[in-house]
Amino acid sequence: MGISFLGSPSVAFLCSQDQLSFSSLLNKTTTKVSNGKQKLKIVAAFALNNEASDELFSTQQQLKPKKSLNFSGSKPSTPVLDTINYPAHMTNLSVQELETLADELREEIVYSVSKTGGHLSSSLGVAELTVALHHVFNAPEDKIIWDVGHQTYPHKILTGRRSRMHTIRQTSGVAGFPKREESEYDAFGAGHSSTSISAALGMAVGRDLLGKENHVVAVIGDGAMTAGQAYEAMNNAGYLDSNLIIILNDNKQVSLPTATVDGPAPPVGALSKALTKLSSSRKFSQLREAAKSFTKQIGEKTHDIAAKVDSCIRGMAGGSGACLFEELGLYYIGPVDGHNVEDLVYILKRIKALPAPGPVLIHILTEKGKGYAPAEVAPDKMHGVVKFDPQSGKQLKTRANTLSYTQYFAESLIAEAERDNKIVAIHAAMGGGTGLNLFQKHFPDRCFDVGIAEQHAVTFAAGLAAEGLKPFCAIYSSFLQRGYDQVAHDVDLQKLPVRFALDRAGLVGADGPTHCGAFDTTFMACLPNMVVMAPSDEIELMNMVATAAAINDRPSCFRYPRGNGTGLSTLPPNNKGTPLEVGKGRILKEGSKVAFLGYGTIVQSCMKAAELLQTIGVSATVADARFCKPLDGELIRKLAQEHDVLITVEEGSIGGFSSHVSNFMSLNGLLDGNVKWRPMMLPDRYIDHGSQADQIDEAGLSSQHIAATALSLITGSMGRRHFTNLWMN
Ligand SMILES: Cc1ncc(C[n+]2csc(CCOP(=O)(O)OP(=O)(O)O)c2C)c(N)n1
Repeated sequence: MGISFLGSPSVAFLCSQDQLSFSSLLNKTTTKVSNGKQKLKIVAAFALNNEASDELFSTQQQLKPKKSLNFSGSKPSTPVLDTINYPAHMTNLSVQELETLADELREEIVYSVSKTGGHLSSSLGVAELTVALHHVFNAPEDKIIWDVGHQTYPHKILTGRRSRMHTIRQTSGVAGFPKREESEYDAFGAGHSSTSISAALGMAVGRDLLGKENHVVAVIGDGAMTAGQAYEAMNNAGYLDSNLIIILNDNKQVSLPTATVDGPAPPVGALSKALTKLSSSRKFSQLREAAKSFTKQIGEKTHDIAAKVDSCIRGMAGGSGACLFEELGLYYIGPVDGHNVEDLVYILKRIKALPAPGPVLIHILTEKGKGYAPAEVAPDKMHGVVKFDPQSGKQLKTRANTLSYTQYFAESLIAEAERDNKIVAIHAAMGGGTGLNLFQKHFPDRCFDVGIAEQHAVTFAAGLAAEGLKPFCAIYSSFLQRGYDQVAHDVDLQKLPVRFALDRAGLVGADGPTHCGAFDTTFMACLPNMVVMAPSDEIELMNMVATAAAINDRPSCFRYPRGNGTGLSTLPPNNKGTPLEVGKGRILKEGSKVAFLGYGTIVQSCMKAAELLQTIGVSATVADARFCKPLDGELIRKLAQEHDVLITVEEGSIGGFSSHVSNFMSLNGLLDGNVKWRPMMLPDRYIDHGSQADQIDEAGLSSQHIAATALSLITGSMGRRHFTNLWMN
């Protein structure tokens, strides 16, 4: 057999000079090759003489009838999948059965995700790869580490979780990402991208130190490959030279347009161009494969000669992607058709059999959404889906009366940018998720998608600010964790006016703890120069965009949640917000006994808590802090002095807004009097995936919890639980 590169089906390549088949070249990797020079000649000849194989490819492709898959919405028949509970059951399957298994996985995933929602396209794209990996390797002893982890639905189905896939991303259900606690087959937890090679290298080196023999495989997408950490890891892998397999899953979608804003985004960045160049040069890849078979095995001296010939060929073929990986010390194989089970199995088995391959990178080409027409034609829309009709792919979206906070942010930033041409926007591969695709449409030259590179996004924004531009860096709260040193060292320390728009702040629901925006207030408000704000509704968000635009002598940030606006007030004309007085909060409702001081959209729950208290005759003030830094000391003083009870409420971790209030109160003697002060925030633990409402309940931050906390402080004697139950029944 032969290997199909660049999307071509299997065929034996014949090298005219010595009738050496390509697969036999790969086989040669285990045998000792004595005459490197002579073999390289054969390699060159091989590359020049395989034109005829093009025809063979297409003939073979036509011969193979393609089974049409069942996406009717009725439960698909899955005879092969039904025999598999764990990867061990796949060991003896034939290639044909493995191919059928991949198809059945597709049918099963479409059927199941159409009822639950979830990550669809990426999982469909790796059906063959997942089948091949679990057939060849022996998980969980062999470690398979999935980058980001949104593509692991086939893996979950094949590793004992099939019967619970209908619970995916729901409260107490299967997680949407790999999770070590959930299964021993999930070798490493993920959610944030570009960690797989580092983790895999750690496991490979750990294995070596412990004298174990297992294999370690990292699967990383071309999007995840745009982050710096992936290169740090590859650089180190090349140096440490441990046996490690990296599979680069190249589906040409680097950034993430989601369903929020329409329109696919072209891949960004030079790497993506290099990979495209590489994968469009079939001869080059064949040549590379053949060349490697020799260069790895021959002695030092000939290796040098081989390397020279190799880089000369590389220059001719323009395969800069391969060059890059090999410069980092990896053994590059590919591009390989990632939907061809036979070839994947063949290559993986060969590499598995090599005694000491060192770090190997297999570059596979796949199609996101493969096999399911609605996803194939609109992979941007079907990356993450809500429930949908399997036949048409139409998602069953409920029409909301208001827009998402993301969209209000984007609209108001556009309004600011229309008036100020120094405003520019930056995001890290999240044009859809951050709403900046909308901004991009208005100002194509002023919007920058930097790839999944939050660290770079922050320092790039700092550079723009140093030049006098007004950068808005829109990054999800949890993803900014990755760019924190850049926020502190490059932005805050130099007092550069970068504006951070922190989307998905607080609990995010189905994505779970990896995406929960718990920590941003804590890590932003401890920075000396940062202005830290949180809007209580969409109008306030627009005002804070205007405030941030106006703050031009230091950095600022504002956080807003996943979900839709309140619709309670009228939007400002043309969506143009009004700058707020920095460091000033406001009172929304005057009361006497209890004061709630809310930070962010949880102010809405404080308002509801005040209404609940009203029903039993307890009068409550509700204040909207607006700023965590600088704090409104005057407002805090007033609330503490004029009420029996003061409760600060936020949807963030310990160390955030409440901690700043407590610090202020103790330093100013406000805790020395009679007021009873309590902080309400996220508990000091991670909250699992589920509905946002369930998560709020688990965190004890619903309006009932807030009202009950006030009552228990007033009455002194009874527990908060008692009052919470009172209102919940
Ligand atoms: C640090 C970080 N930033 C942003 C994201 C959001 N995100 C999830 S998947 C994705 C695209 C990943 O592309 P790729 O690795 O090629 O996988 P594909 O979706 O194409 O299968 C992005 C930007 C993330 N998960 N982690």
